[in-house]
Amino acid sequence: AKIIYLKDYQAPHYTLEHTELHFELLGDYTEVSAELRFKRALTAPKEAVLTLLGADLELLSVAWSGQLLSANDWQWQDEKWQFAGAGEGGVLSTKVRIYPDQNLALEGLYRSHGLYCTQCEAEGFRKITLYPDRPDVLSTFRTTIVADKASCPVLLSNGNCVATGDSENGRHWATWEDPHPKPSYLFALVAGDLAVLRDSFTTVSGREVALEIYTAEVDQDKCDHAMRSLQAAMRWDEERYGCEYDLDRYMIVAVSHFNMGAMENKGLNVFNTSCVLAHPATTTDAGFQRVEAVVAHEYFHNWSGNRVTCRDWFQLCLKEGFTVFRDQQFSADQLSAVVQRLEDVAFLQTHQFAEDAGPLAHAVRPESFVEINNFYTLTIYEKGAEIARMLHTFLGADGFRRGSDHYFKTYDGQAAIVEDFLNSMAVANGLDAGAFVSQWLRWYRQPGTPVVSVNSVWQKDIQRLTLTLTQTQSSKSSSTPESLPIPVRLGFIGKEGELSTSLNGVTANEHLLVLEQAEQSWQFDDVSQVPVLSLFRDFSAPVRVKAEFGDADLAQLIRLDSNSFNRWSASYALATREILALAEQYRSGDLRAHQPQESALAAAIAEVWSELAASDPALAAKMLQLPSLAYLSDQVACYDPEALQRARESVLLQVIAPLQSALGTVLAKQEMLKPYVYSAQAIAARSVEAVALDGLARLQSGAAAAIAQHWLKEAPHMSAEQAALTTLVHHQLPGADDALQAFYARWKHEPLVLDQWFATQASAPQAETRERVEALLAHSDFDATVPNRVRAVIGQFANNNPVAFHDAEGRGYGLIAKQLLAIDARNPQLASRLAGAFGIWQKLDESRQAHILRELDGLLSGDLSSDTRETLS
Ligand code: B3K
Ligand code: ZN
Repeated sequence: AKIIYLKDYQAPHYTLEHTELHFELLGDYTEVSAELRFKRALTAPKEAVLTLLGADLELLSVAWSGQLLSANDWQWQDEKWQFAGAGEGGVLSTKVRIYPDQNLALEGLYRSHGLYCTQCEAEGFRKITLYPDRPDVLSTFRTTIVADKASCPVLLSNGNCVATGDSENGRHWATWEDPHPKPSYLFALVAGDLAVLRDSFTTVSGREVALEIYTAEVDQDKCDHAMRSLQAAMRWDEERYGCEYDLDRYMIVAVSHFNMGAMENKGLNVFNTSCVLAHPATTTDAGFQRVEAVVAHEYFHNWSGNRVTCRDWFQLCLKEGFTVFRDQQFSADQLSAVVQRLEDVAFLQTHQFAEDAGPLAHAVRPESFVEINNFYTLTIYEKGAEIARMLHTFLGADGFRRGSDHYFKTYDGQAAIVEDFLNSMAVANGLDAGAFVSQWLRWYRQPGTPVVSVNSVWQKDIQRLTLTLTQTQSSKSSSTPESLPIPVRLGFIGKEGELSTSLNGVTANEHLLVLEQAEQSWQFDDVSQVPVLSLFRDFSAPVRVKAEFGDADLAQLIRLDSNSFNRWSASYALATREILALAEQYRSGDLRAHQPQESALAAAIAEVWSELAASDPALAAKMLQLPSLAYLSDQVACYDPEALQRARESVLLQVIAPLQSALGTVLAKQEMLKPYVYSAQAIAARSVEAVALDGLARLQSGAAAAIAQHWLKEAPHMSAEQAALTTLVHHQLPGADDALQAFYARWKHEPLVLDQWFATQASAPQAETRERVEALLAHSDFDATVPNRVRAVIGQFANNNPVAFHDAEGRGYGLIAKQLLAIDARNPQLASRLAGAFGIWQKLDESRQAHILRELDGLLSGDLSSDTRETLS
């Protein structure tokens, strides 16, 4: 496979001044005519060659400034099309034929269920026409679409619709003009029979923007939430980042066949239905939150990604990391900031940390890749967001805003690199740019999660605490790792609560340190008693912390920390410690493990939980959701899924047991049965009831089953229905099968709800689930060409069901390998992503490793896409 290196980057020899496209959407195929006006770049040599890219195209004709060319005039190898006669510039006219119906990879132009749509990022545009398909070539676009009027009444592309008309044979056309120069990956076309919800937004400078959400007719009643989210995001970006929308129209199209969540094409976002449709009857709280976050994320790309784009795909984090940070900030402002933060952190620690510690580890800005589609990763998105957040913490909110203003202003209309972003942050804040950029760039260059070790010494006589922090980089770093700038927000928790302390003459409850050296010390004065350190508040840096906390210390944080995030993270740490200790006993066959143990976690939670359930129900719910197996597997050197699962269940039971009556009190409120309201408060109330029901299922299964049935019967919304169904199915309570059947009968015509139905079963944490999944794969509603359905069954089984996936005989791996092969033949991006489930292999015992390696060898010895081959290799 061909490896592409960042160090080999070369600026394009030709710039593109304008792009004209003409699409004839015909029944069996599509013809695309392009007119591209090129100009030799000032920096290019005289003998410059015009290089375009094309894949899977039937080339019908090529002309250069009106002269027809023949195959002798160009060279076309692999995807590279080269023409040496372009001189100072001219117009290239091409005509190609493509087959959208046969395109099951869902990249480029494809048609599913009659709807034409495009997905061009990262390199899909070359499957539409010959083009300089690279993000640093920007041009204005004018696009005409011609199609059958009856089957495709709606014809959309980027920008403004400037003309429409009817042509012969029942066909019609529309011409769109996008005045903002953009790279080809932001191009979009949609054609089909769609209904539309319209609204509007008035920008801060008083311009009226038409907002349109296109969906299938039957889904029009599920667009209100996305529309409200869009309006909120547009206002928020003006207020928080000074970013105003720049076209007269903003369109979102919902598509049922889509490889990822959504795509930020200029003025015409294409969305997976799962990220735009929401209705209380069909969508859970998590679904509503996801729609809000993704709508905002794609909207925010209009500045961080579209107005300022990326020079090359190595800079992907420049738009993705920054935009994830922006959408996280937005979501925190919409609902609960603490819940948002602890969900984002748990996600990062569970999935990104594991990625960064395993065979798929890479830098936030990698130095090389084979298939760029494999680099839309947790590291680039989530760790990238954490770097932006650290800059925000380090510079302060105002300083960060000065930096982002400078960045948007300086690089508007350009394709930038990570250094430009860091440089803006430095220059706008009067810092030494050279030093700042080189120091912060290390976060982007060094893979692996840093470890910070903590040592503190309290001197009673002078009331002084000396804190020493040491950073070490993981062995994933290729060359000699350098020290990173690590912001540490911390407080001190005494026996009665938070202490105020002095650092360099500043007295406060909380301090911000920046660890820059391999080892550094700080002295805090006026420390009147020996405190427990509340470190890395709100997770101020994406590091692993090594500190000698006793159980009692963690319990003290759970009880008394003023930082809610750290209360939760202390409970997470204590739970992890107890589960791992117990699992180790199971593994070593220690008989005492069968006796009930003292649990400091259970004691600490018992003390605070009832009060917390009333005052902060969201946090109370989170405290009962002990770390998942996926999280725990990252905390151990050798991963034994059975021992960990057993230990986790046992600790959970110890935590729940003293809470029986508290759970009853929570459930008696019946918040779940109230009409749906989308607010932080209502979501918190429902989440604590769902967790309480799950807890009760472990203590009194009969009572839990009765409540679940009651919810199913009375459910005013999907959040209640889904919570009840999950409890019944995952705990194998009486009536579970009937409930599944009834749910199916009720929802079989709602694809997104049916996805949930499949997912609930595929994630049931029992070994027997494997057979159930085999049956689900044969179900008449299972369709392997729909990515959402594949993820609901195969993805859930591989990524969200460790007990069944890691079957000791290797049968879970066999099931996934077989499915992978079939999916890869149609849709490489989807298959490659699923293949990531095997990334855990090195942590497993020898026997499981052998099972996995046998499957991987089998797959690698056959025909595979370059995407999946790179991941599996
Ligand atoms: N930029 C797209 C992701 C494209 C993935 C291509 N394989 C969605 C987003 O991050 O907003
Ligand atoms: Zn994005």
